Amino acid sequence: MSIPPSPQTARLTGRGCYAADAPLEKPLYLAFLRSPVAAGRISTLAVAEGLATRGVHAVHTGTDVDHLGDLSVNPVIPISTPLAYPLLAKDQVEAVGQPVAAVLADTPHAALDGAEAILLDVPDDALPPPRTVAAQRWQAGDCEAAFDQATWVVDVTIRHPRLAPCPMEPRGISVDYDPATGCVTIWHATQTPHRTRSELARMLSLDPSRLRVIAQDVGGAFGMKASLYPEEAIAVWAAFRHRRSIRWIATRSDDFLSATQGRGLHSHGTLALDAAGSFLALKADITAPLGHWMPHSALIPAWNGARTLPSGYQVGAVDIATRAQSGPLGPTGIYRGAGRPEANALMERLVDKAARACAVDPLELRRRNLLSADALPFKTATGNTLDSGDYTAALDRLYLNSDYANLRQQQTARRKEGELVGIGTAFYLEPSGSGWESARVTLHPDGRAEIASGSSSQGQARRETYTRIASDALGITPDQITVDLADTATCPEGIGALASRSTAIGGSAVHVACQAARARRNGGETGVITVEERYENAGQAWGYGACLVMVSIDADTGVTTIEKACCVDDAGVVVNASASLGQIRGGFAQGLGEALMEAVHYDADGQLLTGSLMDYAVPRAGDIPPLEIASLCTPSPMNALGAKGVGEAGTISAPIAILNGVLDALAPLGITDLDMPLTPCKLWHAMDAAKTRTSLR
Ligand code: SMO
Repeated sequence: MSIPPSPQTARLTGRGCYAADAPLEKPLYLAFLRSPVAAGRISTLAVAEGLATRGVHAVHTGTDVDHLGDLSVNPVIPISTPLAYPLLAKDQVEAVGQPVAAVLADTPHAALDGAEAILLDVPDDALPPPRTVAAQRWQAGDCEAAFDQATWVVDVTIRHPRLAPCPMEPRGISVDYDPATGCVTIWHATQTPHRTRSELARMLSLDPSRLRVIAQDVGGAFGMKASLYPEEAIAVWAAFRHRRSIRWIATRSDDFLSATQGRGLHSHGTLALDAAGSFLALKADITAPLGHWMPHSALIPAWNGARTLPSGYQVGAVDIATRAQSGPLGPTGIYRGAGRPEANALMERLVDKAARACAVDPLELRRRNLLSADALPFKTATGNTLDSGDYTAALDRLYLNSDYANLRQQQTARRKEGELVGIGTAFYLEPSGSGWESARVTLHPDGRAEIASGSSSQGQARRETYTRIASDALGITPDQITVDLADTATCPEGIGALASRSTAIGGSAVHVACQAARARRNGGETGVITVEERYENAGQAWGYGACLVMVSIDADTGVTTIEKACCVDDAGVVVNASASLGQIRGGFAQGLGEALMEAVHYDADGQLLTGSLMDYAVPRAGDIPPLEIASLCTPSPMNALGAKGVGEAGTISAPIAILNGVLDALAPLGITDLDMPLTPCKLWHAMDAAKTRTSLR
């Protein structure tokens, strides 16, 4: 069975094919009984009443699935004590929301009723202390000597709350079991269909040829759908166990409880400057939270949160330590930016504080310390190669486009009138992924071309972008080109869409394959020409840019208004300008949510307090200010297209620009530090406390 790709209009009008829409013949629906407490030993687990519930076909517990292998973890920083976990809790529960029993029924509601009828008793224990699972440290130069010589030393603590990625489509998987062949077709809401297949084949000890994975239309992911979940592995196991088709579609509350969350890092940094305002040394100490189990990308934030320091700045000496710690809460993983926003928040807050300390304009202090264009490529102390760009040109363009000098004059005038007005700026880097991606082009004698790639799409207009790349490389019109993505049966083995890699690496694979096919045709070859390319980049492409916001704060209500927002972004060679602008705008919107409103809250017992969109605030269209976007173009020498990433730019730059702006607005009140999100309540209390301090003086 094969369904043609949905055009964007179909997705917009409700006619897309998401995981819940996949055609299944009389499936069993899966629901989970989840742990009501964060820690404890299971004293009673009695499934009889669940099994007796009308419509329920089977109930499974931990003993049924404990023979399955573990999900894999990407060890980007060295792992000292791996987290072992079962797919279904057995004996012990380790977080609220952890699946304890799986119920299969004829309807989704019968499955939920069955789960509710199961008797589960877990006398709750004290929560275990955090445990360090992985750690790494980078040192270069003589930090101690630098701090001894420093004219100014500033320090910053950033406490990021955990965030819930909230894609429009929750997690979901539909498994079509074919009794005639014993094979399954899996419709999975995922960023990485080939990883889904290889993980499942390994866990279930099956030949991969028995598993076909399709990620047809995926309604957003933002890192949350980068890796396979226990619930999804159980769905596929159950299809083989019962020789039936299975559907599991998460509710929004299921996702708040048990999908991966992002951010949550706590970091402390200290920056030393000499009398001229040059950065002498940076010390940083980062702790990234893990939940009770680790998805494939669990360690990426701890790694990116440290190794992207000290951003694009020339710093004489560094001492950067990072660690990832488990806790009895929901799992964490990558979320749009995946450690980059956290590192950038620390660095850009340090720079702003340093500018205030040495009474230099914050843009000017950045300009003095950024690496110059001719210093690139540059190998950083944390092992990165910053490939290309003109970092100070981004600041200069931002200065011009925002009419910066005029904005500062307006600020001064309005402050005299008693208004709370701030200007926040931030520089940022956005490394895109490294490694390989695949593409296959089939060129027909009548001029049509079929492209297939191992990459995937969750709403980024990937098919349109790959069509343009193929059209340019083959010299044919877009209507002669079809693009097939994210189907393990029809596409070459690939990685998928994550880490802003799909144009830089996947797009380069398409480009190189098409060039080779065209060369063969130009060489006189007739008949169908097929070229398959496994393209590996030479290294990460580093997008960069700068962001400015002007904010005002209502002294009576604590409400922040973003009056102006500008950004400059260098994404290298841009293939699809409207898609690139859409990424910048979308990233800015998610960054605004992070800065002003979003936070996952647990109580001291590990109970989730933000389990729905009634409790967890995400920005709406009306919250997003107009964004003035300017682009630079420095091609990356690291890939065939010269493209860089752009998908995470807004989430890396906007939150810290907004935090810097709000703290600039509140500086006259003596407020120097605040944690995101900058809710009206938090700002009102901070202003109230500042007034009390002033009146007590
Ligand atoms: S956070 Mo992205 O999907 O690598």
